[in-house]
Amino acid sequence: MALLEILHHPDPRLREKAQTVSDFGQDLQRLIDDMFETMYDAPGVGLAATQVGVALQVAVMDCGADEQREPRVMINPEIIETDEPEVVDEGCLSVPEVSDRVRRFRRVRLRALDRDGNPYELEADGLLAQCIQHEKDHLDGKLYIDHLSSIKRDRLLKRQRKLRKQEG
Ligand code: GNR
Ligand code: NI
Repeated sequence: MALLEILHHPDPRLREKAQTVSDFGQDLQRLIDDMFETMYDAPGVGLAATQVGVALQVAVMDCGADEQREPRVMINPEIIETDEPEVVDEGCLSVPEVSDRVRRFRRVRLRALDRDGNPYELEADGLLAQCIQHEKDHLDGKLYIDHLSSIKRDRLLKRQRKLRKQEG
């Protein structure tokens, strides 16, 4: 297993649209293991392949509460049902140090493949639903900051630059 480098905005690779996965062989298995290791190390509750420079529709997530691990993999994901949106606070490992409020659906129904290529569906709410929408966005080349008004986004990125400068 290996830690992968997480790309930061404005790296253009974060804007690529990920390709559909069709090969579930060893390379994919290794990528998924490395993504889990990288996500837990960060630490984060989700990580999309786009964030480690791999343009494939793969994301790993773990929204388990207290120490209890709940690893999940979604490949070629589709969100097939949603309900009302709510406003929630969100951050991203590719936009470190800052967070802001965005609109996300409270519940989603996911259709995806697992790491062996078997299809599954999952009804999610709370943080997991938010994470599914966030990672799906990454696979489409989108970041949560795209959902902010340009004024809010500029302020957020300015605040981020300031924080990063202070850290040195
Ligand atoms: O670790 C993460 N936390 C988080 C919090 C609210 C909504 C989404 C997330 S995902 C983020 C990790 C990440 O950047 N995944 O792409
Ligand atoms: Ni992210």
